[in-house]
Amino acid sequence: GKIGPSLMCADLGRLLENIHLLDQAEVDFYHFDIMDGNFVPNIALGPDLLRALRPHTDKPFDAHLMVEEPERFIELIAEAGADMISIHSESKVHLQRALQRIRSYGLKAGVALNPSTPLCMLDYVMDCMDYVCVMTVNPGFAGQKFIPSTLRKIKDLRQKIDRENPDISIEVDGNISNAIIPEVISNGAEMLVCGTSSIFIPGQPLEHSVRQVKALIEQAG
Ligand code: S6P
Ligand code: MG
Repeated sequence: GKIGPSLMCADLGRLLENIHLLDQAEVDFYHFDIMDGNFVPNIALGPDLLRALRPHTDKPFDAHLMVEEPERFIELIAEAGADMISIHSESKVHLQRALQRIRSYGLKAGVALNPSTPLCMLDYVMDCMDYVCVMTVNPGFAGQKFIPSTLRKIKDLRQKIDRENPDISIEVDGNISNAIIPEVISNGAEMLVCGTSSIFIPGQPLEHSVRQVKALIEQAG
């Protein structure tokens, strides 16, 4: 299991300090929520932030595009320093073409799926992506409630991947709390996006939060 703090949940006034602490605690990657106010009812983070942070850490940057027309932004985000970009199958996108585009910059390409989106959306792109971001809340906001039916979805996706392309990783995003981490891992999740539910808890030191998540990952095997 890999830990990816969701930076929209960090203390944005102390972002660089947060990143230094998380680097020291040995997280695995950073998750950037990019929202355009259209695809989701919120606005968040953008390429300038990736570019500004890029010199300050060696960890991979995972850009989660919650935008209506993702193909318009792939180049910008790639050049800003992303290592992985996920796009939503529900957006206005030619999915196969967009995934190829992401890979053409040498980046990992991911498909993000809203909670109600069926796995068959992935049927004909299993050979042109590197990860699936399974949304376990409806995208737009931090601090929401985990949607229980997504547990079965993670399990079904694990089987599909094992059958069709074992190189694909499963990322889970949305209310990934200490209580749910063992379950999502046993159902096949590999990359955990960690926000207000596990890492950024008021009054709790970041290194302590990361240690807890790491212990849970180890226990889950
Ligand atoms: C949601 C976004 C997520 C959140 C994450 C926050 O629209 O894609 O990446 O940042 O869900 O974590 P939590 O624990 O507050 O749900
Ligand atoms: Mg996200």
